[in-house]
Amino acid sequence: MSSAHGSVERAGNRGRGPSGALAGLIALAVFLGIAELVAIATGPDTAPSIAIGQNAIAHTPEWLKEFAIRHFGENDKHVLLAGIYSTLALLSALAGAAGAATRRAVTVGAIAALGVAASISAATYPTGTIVSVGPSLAGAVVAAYAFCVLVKDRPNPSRPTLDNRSRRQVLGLGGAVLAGGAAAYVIGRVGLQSAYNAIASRTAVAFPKASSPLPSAGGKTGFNVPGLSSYITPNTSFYRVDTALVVPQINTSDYRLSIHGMVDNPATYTYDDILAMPLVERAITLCCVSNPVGGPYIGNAVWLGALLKPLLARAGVSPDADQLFMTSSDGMTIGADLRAATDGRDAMLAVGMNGVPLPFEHGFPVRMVIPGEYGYVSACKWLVDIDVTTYEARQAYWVPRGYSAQAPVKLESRIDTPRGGSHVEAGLVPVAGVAWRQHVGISRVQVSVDGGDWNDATLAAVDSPDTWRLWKWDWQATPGSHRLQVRATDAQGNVQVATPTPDFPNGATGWDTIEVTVT
Ligand SMILES: Nc1nc2c(c(=O)[nH]1)N[C@H]1C(S)=C(S)[C@@H](COP(=O)(O)O)O[C@H]1N2
Ligand SMILES: [Mo]
Repeated sequence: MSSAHGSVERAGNRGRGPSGALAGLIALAVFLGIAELVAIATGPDTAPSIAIGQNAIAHTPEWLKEFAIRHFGENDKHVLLAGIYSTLALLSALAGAAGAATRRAVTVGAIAALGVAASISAATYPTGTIVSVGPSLAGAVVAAYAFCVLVKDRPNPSRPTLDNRSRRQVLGLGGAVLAGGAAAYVIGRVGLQSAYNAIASRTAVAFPKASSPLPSAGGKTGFNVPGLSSYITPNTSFYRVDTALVVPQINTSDYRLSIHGMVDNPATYTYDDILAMPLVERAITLCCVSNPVGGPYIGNAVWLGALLKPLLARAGVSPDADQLFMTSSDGMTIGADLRAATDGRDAMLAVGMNGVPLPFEHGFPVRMVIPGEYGYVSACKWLVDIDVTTYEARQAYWVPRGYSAQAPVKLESRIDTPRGGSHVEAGLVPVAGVAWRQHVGISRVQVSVDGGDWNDATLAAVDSPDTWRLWKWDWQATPGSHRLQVRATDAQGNVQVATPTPDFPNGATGWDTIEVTVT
């Protein structure tokens, strides 16, 4: 250990492996750190971890998403990034060990391959340009240099090493290089966060008074039952589903919305243009097509926005068009049914959510909301472009991945309380939850115990048929294990489909069913 002779080589094959692996890991840290630093100049989604992650999201086969990370909720994104970092770490250690055991050109080649792969990912991302290759290429060059500083080639593996650095020297050098890489990473992260945020812009937003305020529900919209959803979902607990690893940050002053395609009068609107339009305030329930029966990917918010119909009327839409093909600032595409968007429902360019400007995760500064349509065919966040077109001409992101091009929300209901698998005391137990078929409305909710008769639940009031409806039924619970089921009837008299079908390709059906133990 304290020998003055070179350690990486001197220890023979056994010693070179782990040291080479360590040098490989340090080179990875340098790669990521330098790249992050350069990304301050080129933008957050040019950083290699993000570029690789976005590429992975775009190319993950559907069955894999089905299994693990279907729609990339917030936690799924962390899981994805953790997976990418650990894969990179493993490959770097292997490449480092291989290079130290043979020739370091092997490792340099691997670093170059990583740099090229990350560069291609960054440049081919929808928002990518040629400068997007900068971070990964710079990172790769410095990482390769760092590896060569740490690991010396041996002219002849069977001879004693020519390198006379001590293990302590090598470790000290490695530590210094590692610290440099880590510092670059931290400075890069902080720099990216301060250079690319629209926090001040969002804080400065002042909404005019809505010309059409929220209609009154004319009654109580909820029940005082612990565990039951609130009628309005707070922004902080509103579900989030999108493919963005970096939440777009758009200043309102830079914001432009372009409406074009099969229209007589293409137009571009600024954020102030939209705020100057008559604004309506409406409670609308948003639901993800990936929400399984009984699932959490649904919420109800009060949206403030400009109605879409007058805007499209001003644009003069061709009678041959049938799709609104929307694009977000990060290149996501969402195709909405033009007929649904213009049949008189409150389809809107939303700017406010529950009394505040849209949170960044929910689409600041402008998103689409169309009552009655699943999010992936309506609710484009960070909306910057609307191409009035046909389904035949253009396919939005999820369509070639097997999801239906058109997807109205299906009639569904959920038991919020009691929780499945829980224990409750015998006697009066409130069973309560939510039911929805946006833009049609709910007329009846029924609960069945152990496959017996359907009991009518009490329904809360709603602002409009565009929201979910809270319900409650008082159950005289007797000791034992019981199965509770719920089904809803919509305002057209349709009863919720009993047959369980998966969420793919256009929304799940079936009755939410739970087991509870009464003691
Ligand atoms: N730009 C963009 N908009 C998007 C998505 C996306 O991935 N990118 N996902 C859609 C999907 S699948 C749903 S369910 C809703 C979710 O909106 P929320 O995250 O505000 O709840 O946003 C929609 N709008
Ligand atoms: Mo969704």
